Amino acid sequence: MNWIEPNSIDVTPIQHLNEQGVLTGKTVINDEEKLDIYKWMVKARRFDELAVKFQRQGKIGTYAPLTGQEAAQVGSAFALEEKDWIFPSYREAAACFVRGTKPSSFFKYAMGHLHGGILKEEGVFPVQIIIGAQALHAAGSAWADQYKNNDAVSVAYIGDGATSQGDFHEAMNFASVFQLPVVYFVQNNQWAISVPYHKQTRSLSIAQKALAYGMTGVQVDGNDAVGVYETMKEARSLAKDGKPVLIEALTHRMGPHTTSDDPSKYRSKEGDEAWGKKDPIARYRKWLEGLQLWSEEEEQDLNASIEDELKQAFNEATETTTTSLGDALGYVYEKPTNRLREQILEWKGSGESK
Ligand SMILES: Cc1ncc(C[n+]2csc(CCOP(=O)(O)OP(=O)(O)O)c2C)c(N)n1
Repeated sequence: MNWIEPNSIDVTPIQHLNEQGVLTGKTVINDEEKLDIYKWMVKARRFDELAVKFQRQGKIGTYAPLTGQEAAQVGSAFALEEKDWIFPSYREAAACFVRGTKPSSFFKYAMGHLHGGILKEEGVFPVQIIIGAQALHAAGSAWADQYKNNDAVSVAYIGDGATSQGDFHEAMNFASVFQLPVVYFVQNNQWAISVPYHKQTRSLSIAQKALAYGMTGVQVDGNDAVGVYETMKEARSLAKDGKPVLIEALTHRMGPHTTSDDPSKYRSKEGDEAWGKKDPIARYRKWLEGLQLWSEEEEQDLNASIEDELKQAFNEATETTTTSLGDALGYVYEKPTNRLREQILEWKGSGESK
């Protein structure tokens, strides 16, 4: 019998920059881009630290930290073209920044301002909270681009937990049947809140799930910005020609799921320490220093300018006037439906608008 044995597929992660900061694979990234990638990663981490601090001080609402996932997000977003679309979840501030979203927008989002959610103008769709839903949105956007003969690619950022949702499987199937220009970029950070990877799936990898859908799949070391960049570049080019791709980036969220949970309740100290040695920023910095492209002095200047920029961004968010229910209702459709128009009129009549 020609049984297909479970997990008989050998999936080995791609890695270009190892944990010691040594380049073991090839790269097309030039020196200027090497520095840009590093600066985006550092900015994302500083933003993260500040956002957590602000949440603890009651200045912003719940926040989902990304520390540990900078290489996966920056490396992948950096490989895209301006015309491409990204469909992020709540943890993708770094990818959004690379695409042009301002840190002030993310602060506004965490403060509950409607303006924080309107990110579409940079090719970034509004942050998705419903797990896995953005996989379908990306399929729809890719289908539209295919129909219009646009050269753009849509990229859905999803987590390992999202691969347990029906939306993910429906999207993969649809994307493959219609050969859509879409990339599914899964950041396997090992946890869906407190549920570990092995309770999400019996598959040894998420990458191998591509096979069942007739799609191309690949696994990459998600803490290696160079490997992620090269993988996304290739995936983009395949997707553009109607070959959708599933990428699994192996990474680790170093902090809590959000500012309202405590990972020490479900994660071991030893595991966290082992992942700490794979820090995406530390290894990248070592590589740049080895190439004589970076120094301690430049590091300090960078941190000072980021601090200024983020403080200004926070002030801008604080000074933004709050949004009303009417603004929210008016934003649902370009032309409101009759029911929505009734609700807007009702809201105006309630006197709440004054
Ligand atoms: C459809 C749906 N079900 C449940 C939730 C509650 N929820 C919020 S985050 C989360 C875990 C998501 O894990 P993962 O997809 O791995 O992404 P990560 O948070 O690790 O980035 C869950 C179940 C939700 N937001 N949406």
